[in-house]
Amino acid sequence: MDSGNSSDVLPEDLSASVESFFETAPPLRDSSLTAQKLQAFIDRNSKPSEDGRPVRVVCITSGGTTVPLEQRCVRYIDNFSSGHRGAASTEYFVKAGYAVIFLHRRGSCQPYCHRLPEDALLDLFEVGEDSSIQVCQSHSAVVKKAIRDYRTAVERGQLLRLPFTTIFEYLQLLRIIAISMKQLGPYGMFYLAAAVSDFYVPWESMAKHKIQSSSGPMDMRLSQVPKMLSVLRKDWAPMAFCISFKLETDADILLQKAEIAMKKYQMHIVVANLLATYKREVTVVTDNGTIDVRKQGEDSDVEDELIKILIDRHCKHLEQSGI
Ligand code: 9Z3
Repeated sequence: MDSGNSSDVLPEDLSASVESFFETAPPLRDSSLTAQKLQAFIDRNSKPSEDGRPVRVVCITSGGTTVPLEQRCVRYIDNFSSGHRGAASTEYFVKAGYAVIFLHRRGSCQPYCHRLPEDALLDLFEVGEDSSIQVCQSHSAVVKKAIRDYRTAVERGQLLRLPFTTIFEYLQLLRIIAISMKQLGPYGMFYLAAAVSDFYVPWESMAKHKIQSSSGPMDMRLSQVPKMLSVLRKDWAPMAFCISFKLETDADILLQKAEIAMKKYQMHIVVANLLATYKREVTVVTDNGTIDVRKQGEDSDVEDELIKILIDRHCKHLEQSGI
């Protein structure tokens, strides 16, 4: 069984900063409804599938977290991410039979929509002579496929979407999801593609109202967001298969930073990508080497190949866990 070092206790200072982050965060709205939906989804997917094996469940995080600067928030710091990678990856995991908890930034790219025009929704439709609304012929094949695939995923109970905006919402939801997924043991997977803020303003030290520019230039000190990846591995879901992403702009440091992250947070895999090329290539970093993954053609997604590799590694993880 893969207990690895995942049962190690957290360093005291990390435990204290994690505790303080959650104690002082503004409480989640609708948290009991979310917990109920999540439990129902996990219970349904914990039952063995047709081949007698439990369904594998992946939590995909997607989009960037915001850091509010005011409690009644007018201004915030954002993290770069359109949510395209998380949305496309969701489709490939569902196709492979996984149940997906899609933890996404409100308003970011959604599964089954990533091939539709993003900024010209109305270009998809035309009004007929009898005033009926139809999808334009030029887009009808892609729209039909998207609707069919989406409905199938929902009808089979393979997709649960949970939205976040702020770093506070994101981390509270991730904790609830991870703790619920603990019961899945190694059948659970985390695919952490969301771009998560490293710095934030603690709620109690945040301005209550809109910061006034008439007060002159502003100095602001940001606190460090506690690294929850270690907590996820050690406490929340120690048997789950964990994949995180590393984004850099400097190719010279990318792989080194990915390897450091893998060891430091005990990730099973880190997917390394560069801002300039992340849509066409990524490198899968494992503890026994790296695999370069490239988009195969104009109409393909780099996620197609990437997800195949990750599922293969997840199968090996299940074997190593004695399953
Ligand atoms: C990624 O590196 C994702 O691949 C992208 C996807 C954000 C580049 P899009 O949503 O982009 O398709 O537009 N995500 C992880 C970014 C991140 O914040 N990683 C942390 C780090 O690098 C570790 S959790 O330190």
